[in-house]
Amino acid sequence: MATWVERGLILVIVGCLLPAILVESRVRHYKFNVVLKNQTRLCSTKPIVTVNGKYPGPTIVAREDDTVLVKVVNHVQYNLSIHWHGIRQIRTGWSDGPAYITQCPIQPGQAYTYNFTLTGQRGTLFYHAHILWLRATLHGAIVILPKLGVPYPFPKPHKENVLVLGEWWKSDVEAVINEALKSGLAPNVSDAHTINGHTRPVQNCNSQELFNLHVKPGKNYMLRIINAALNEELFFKIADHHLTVVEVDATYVKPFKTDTIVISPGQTTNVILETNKKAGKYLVVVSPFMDAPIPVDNTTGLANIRYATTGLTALTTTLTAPPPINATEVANNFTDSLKALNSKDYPAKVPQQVDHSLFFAVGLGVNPCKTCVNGSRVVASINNVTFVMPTISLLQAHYSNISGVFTADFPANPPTPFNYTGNQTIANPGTSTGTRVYRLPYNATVQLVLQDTAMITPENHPFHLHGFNFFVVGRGVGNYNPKKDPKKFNLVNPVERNTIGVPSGGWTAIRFRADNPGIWFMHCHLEIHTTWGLKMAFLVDNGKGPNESLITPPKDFPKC
Ligand SMILES: *[C@@H]1O[C@H](CO)[C@@H](O)[C@H](O)[C@H]1NC(C)=O
Ligand SMILES: *[C@@H]1O[C@H](CO)[C@@H](O)[C@H](O)[C@H]1NC(C)=O
Ligand SMILES: *[C@@H]1O[C@H](CO)[C@@H](O)[C@H](O)[C@H]1NC(C)=O
Ligand SMILES: *[C@@H]1O[C@H](CO)[C@@H](O)[C@H](O)[C@H]1NC(C)=O
Ligand SMILES: *[C@@H]1O[C@H](CO)[C@@H](O)[C@H](O)[C@H]1NC(C)=O
Ligand SMILES: *[C@@H]1O[C@H](CO)[C@@H](O)[C@H](O)[C@H]1NC(C)=O
Ligand SMILES: *[C@@H]1O[C@H](CO)[C@@H](O)[C@H](O)[C@H]1NC(C)=O
Ligand SMILES: *[C@@H]1O[C@H](CO)[C@@H](O)[C@H](O)[C@H]1NC(C)=O
Ligand SMILES: *[C@@H]1O[C@H](CO)[C@@H](O)[C@H](O)[C@H]1NC(C)=O
Ligand SMILES: *[C@@H]1O[C@H](CO)[C@@H](O)[C@H](O)[C@H]1NC(C)=O
Ligand SMILES: *[C@@H]1O[C@H](CO)[C@@H](O)[C@H](O)[C@H]1NC(C)=O
Ligand SMILES: *[C@@H]1O[C@H](CO)[C@@H](O)[C@H](O)[C@H]1NC(C)=O
Ligand SMILES: [Cu+2]
Repeated sequence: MATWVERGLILVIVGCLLPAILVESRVRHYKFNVVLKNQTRLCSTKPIVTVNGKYPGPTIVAREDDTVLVKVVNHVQYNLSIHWHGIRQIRTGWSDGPAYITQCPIQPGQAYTYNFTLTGQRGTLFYHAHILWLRATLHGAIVILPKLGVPYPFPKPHKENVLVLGEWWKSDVEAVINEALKSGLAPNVSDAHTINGHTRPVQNCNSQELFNLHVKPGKNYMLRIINAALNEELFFKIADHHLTVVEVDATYVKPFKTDTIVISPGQTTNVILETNKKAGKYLVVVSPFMDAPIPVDNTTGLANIRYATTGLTALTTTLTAPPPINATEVANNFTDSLKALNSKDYPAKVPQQVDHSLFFAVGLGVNPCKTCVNGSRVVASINNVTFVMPTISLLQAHYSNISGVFTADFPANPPTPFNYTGNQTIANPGTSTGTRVYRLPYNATVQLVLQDTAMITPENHPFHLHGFNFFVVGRGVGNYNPKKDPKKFNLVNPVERNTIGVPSGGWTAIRFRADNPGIWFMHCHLEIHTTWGLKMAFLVDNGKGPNESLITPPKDFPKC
């Protein structure tokens, strides 16, 4: 089991005339033994890669300003690394986790202690393996509580619960992706959606029960919902109940009510559930959102919200159906409702000036492959660059000035503009390959327009940026219009997050300030797209002095 131990207790005097305020800033220690564990789902048993034998893994609980130390010990046969998804890692890129980007993997039998401080963030995030497809089963919640004595900007919930959404394959997940890489085709879709590790029930076998969330009537519950699925954006809905959205990706939002939330892989959403209905069971449904001709796991994940009653009276279940798989309007309504809280305590610091204006065309492609089924393989690219993983980490190469690992010439624009979302106007769907990064001076402001392409087919791409939060200043369908569209940008209270879905056949514009030195990965959080090369990295230079510079690497930093 994960444990945390109180270490430091720091007294801070706020102002000279104010009474002394006790601020508890602690070091939280966790030990993650990464082990194989046999688990049974959908009537079959297989060994999976887990933290401490748990699926999902243990929840990390800490407060804003705490330092978290996680000693990861690799007891499995795979190379390993863990990413603390959404944690800013200010100056601590060594602890970010993506293999070959910020670190070499923790090899079998080895250990590494991730060491990071939670600065300026509170809410729900999660951790997951960041190598191969191990994150399918190696993931868990990170709960960042506000500083001691600082309330939520909404009524304190009676209780808080974590709901981790995932995908389950009957087969070994590494076998699934290896088979796809060999054939050059898309991998098999998952066999079930999970809610806190539980799949739907299967008849005629000793399957698990649905996950039951026991609640009391007449209370407010905060649900910390995490999409840890590999390849699917999900709808989430509870029968007969509205949900009040209060936070996404560990940033507060302007509260709004909805009956359905949409959540992409890599995103987190906190909602308030009011248990204001009569005693009973209320079905929770989780189903994919896909408005492009892409095969998905169309099964529905199920759980129950169960209002406690006295005795063992049988409860009737109130059912609900998820939105149709192609319910774009439902998804758009949700996305358009998200606004930053932008209060005095939590202002939206949207960059108003842009130093680097980037336009990234993102999508699929096809490259030759002699050994593949069709003589070709599906790939993915950003500005026609299919990213090639280096063999030592980019961060090490950058820090130690090792040449020949990457080039700092990632294109700011597509090499050949085309009608991105039109019918295929490009005869050659081939891409170029390279390990190229985009270099930014410290504190530069960036506007990045992510434009989906219809090159093979349009598709929604949930983009995740490491090391930063960004503001989502605009989105639209079709091709981005650099003259008209910026006029409609929201530069006042756009939602701030770390992962955003680029709509299928459309675009999204984000802004951020490059105030974190290091190498920061950016990629589609559909694992198959990342595998196919939909990834790149930003290199952010050190600023002035040690407070604006990357720290020195830790002693136990893994070597290649
Ligand atoms: C796990 O299950 C496999 C069969 O799928 C079996 O061979 C193995 O012994 C089991 N391992 C453990 C630790 O139970
Ligand atoms: C964690 O990192 C901080 C610097 O960021 C350092 O002072 C501290 O000693 C580190 N802790 C451990 C256990 O390595
Ligand atoms: C993928 O699905 C195909 C068709 O159902 C099946 O034959 C194959 O064994 C599956 N691959 C894996 C790795 O499970
Ligand atoms: C789900 O997908 C399967 C296989 O792709 C298909 O046969 C089935 O009709 C689909 N079910 C629904 C409800 O769309
Ligand atoms: C969604 O898919 C269904 C079934 O294929 C189709 O009838 C419907 O028109 C689609 N809706 C939208 C909004 O595309
Ligand atoms: C989307 O929101 C609009 C305006 O609030 C509403 O009229 C419409 O019914 C909503 N559509 C869906 C599918 O939720
Ligand atoms: C590749 O092969 C698959 C299966 O044989 C086929 O469905 C698909 O259309 C082919 N794709 C291309 C680009 O040739
Ligand atoms: C792009 O393609 C779409 C769909 O084919 C078409 O409607 C649009 O006019 C094209 N745009 C340009 C600039 O060619
Ligand atoms: C794309 O081309 C097809 C066939 O030529 C046509 O039916 C379809 O309307 C076109 N789509 C758009 C968006 O122009
Ligand atoms: C992408 O690069 C490849 C290889 O250089 C080239 O053949 C192709 O035309 C380029 N495509 C686009 C859209 O720029
Ligand atoms: C970053 O830039 C902003 C706006 O130009 C400026 O106000 C701020 O002082 C700069 N921060 C640092 C650390 O240089
Ligand atoms: C594990 O990582 C090391 C260092 O990068 C590498 O040399 C080795 O080949 C990797 N092992 C596997 C099985 O990929
Ligand atoms: Cu993608």
